Amino acid sequence: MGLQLYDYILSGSAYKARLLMALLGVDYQPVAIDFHPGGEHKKPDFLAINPAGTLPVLVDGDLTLCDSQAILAYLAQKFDPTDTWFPTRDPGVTGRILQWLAFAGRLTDTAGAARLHDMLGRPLNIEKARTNAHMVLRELEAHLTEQGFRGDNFLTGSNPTIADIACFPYTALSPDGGIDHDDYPAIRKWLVAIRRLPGFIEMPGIHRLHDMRDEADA
Ligand SMILES: N[C@@H](CCC(=O)N[C@@H](CS)C(=O)NCC(=O)O)C(=O)O
Repeated sequence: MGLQLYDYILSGSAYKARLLMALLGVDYQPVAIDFHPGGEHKKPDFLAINPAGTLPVLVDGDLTLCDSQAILAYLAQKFDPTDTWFPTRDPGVTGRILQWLAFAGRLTDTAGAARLHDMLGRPLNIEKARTNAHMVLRELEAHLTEQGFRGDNFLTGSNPTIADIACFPYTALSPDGGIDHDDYPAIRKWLVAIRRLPGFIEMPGIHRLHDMRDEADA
């Protein structure tokens, strides 16, 4: 059997895996989990696969991976013949990518949590979560502004890597949690650069860039 992804359409974390597989042209079989309202990810059958009760989970033969950042690293190493999505030959580059993967966790814990509160009514100190999310987004904005001065579009240089894929969903989806992008022009440009990548796919709340020429011709 090929790759299986335990998935939920509205999960920004699962979308990271779906997006990278689309960009790399990797086939997989989705296993839909009724995250809401069913709470299937907290039931015994799913907890036997991932005791943390979180999505996504990737299964490849005997290997089960339960963290979206780990899944991105695995997919890039296994399926990227160009060795650009997760280059591992330069320790400095690898270290910086891993730093952004950890940063993506902070986005999930702040902007992602605010989104779950606003969309699904999860209990949360929403003002604190939004304040913390803005602190995280300000760090991202400052970094992307510096990169822009150097002429680089992406988090670790002129090519996209798994660092960009990891940080993209909860940044793009943050308005769902009441965290707008008005003060973040560099982030807005970076989000567009990712949406321009060949093979980009959408999820609810994150749309592809439509071809304006087709619309004008219609
Ligand atoms: N560190 C994990 C966190 C993933 C995560 O938080 N996933 C959300 C769905 S987007 C989840 O399953 N949360 C469980 C819950 O809120 O009940 C990862 O990156 O895979």
